[in-house]
This record gives sequence, C-alpha cells and structure tokens, in this order.
Amino acid sequence: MAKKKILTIPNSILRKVSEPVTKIDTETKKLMDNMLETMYAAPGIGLAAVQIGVLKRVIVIDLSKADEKKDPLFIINPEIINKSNELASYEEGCLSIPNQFAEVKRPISCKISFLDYNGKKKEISANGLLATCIQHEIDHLNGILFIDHLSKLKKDLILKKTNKQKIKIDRVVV
Ligand code: GNR
Ligand code: NI
Repeated sequence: MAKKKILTIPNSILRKVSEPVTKIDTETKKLMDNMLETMYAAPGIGLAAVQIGVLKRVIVIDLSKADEKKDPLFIINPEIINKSNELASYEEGCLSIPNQFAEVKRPISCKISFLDYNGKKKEISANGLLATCIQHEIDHLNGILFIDHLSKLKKDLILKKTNKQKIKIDRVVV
C-alpha cells in the first residue's frame, strides 16, 4: 500500500465528474488499498478516489473509533436508490478543504447499491453519520464539495480563509 497526496481546493480536478469502474481488477484493488491508507493517515472517515487524483467512482469509508477494530467499507459505482425527505444537519469537514467546517443539511437517511471490494453487488441503508458521509463522498464523484451546499456568504468566507491559509504556507516555503 502507499499513502498518496490529497488534492485540495482550488485544484480543478476536484470539480470533474468521475467515471464508473468497468472492471474490478488488481489495479482497482490497489487503488482502494492506497485510498484506505491515505484516509487512515490523514486521518479521515471517508475518501473519494478523485481526492487522490483518480477520476473513478470509488469511495472508502471507515467510521470505527481509534480504539475499535478497523471496519473499512469499499464502495464502487454507488447508485442512490432512495433518500429520506427528512433532513438533518451535521458539521462537515473535507480533507480537500483543510481546517474548515460547517453545518450541512442533507437527507437523514439513504439507501444505496454498489459493488464491494470483490465486485459483489450490495445494498445498504444508512442513517446518521454514515448517511452523511456516503452523500458527501458521492458528491465528490460528481465534482461537488460540501461548501456548494452552503449560502454564498458562508461559502465565500471559507474560500477566503482557505486562500489566506495557502498564502501563509507559500510564504513559509518561499
Ligand atoms: O474526514 C471526514 N470527515 C467528515 C465529517 C463530516 C462529514 C463528512 C466527512 S468526510 C471527511 C473526509 C473527506 O473529505 N471525504 O471526502
Ligand atoms: Ni470530502
């Protein structure tokens, strides 16, 4: 396995739509292994392939706590079967938007079908943090970021703070 660099805004790759996986071969498995290692190292609870620059519809999620056994979920070519009308607000963050957090309202539960690590077709019904995380990651596959769900005012504030952060980092490097 290898830890990869996580792309951050304003990298335009993050705005591209990812392509479905057509064959779950050793290359796809290597991608998933690398994504998992990158996510654990970050650390994060979810990661979409596009975040390491690979435009394929692949997601990894692990909601297990630090003191628990790891419980990775591999999601390939997810399809949303249904979403609840009821919404819930969660404070979201994104590894591609470092250090910024905001409340995002999304359907409180959803059901998806997908292919697992071995290419087996599966379905899961999710609620709470898992439902939020699945929707956040599926958004990535479509070039959408959590800040796109905020008001223009809140979104612009986060973009401004991210730019400021980047300028600071550049100053240190130069
Ligand atoms: O690590 C992450 N935490 C998180 C918290 C609330 C809602 C969504 C997330 S996903 C995020 C990792 C990430 O950026 N995945 O794309
Ligand atoms: Ni994210």
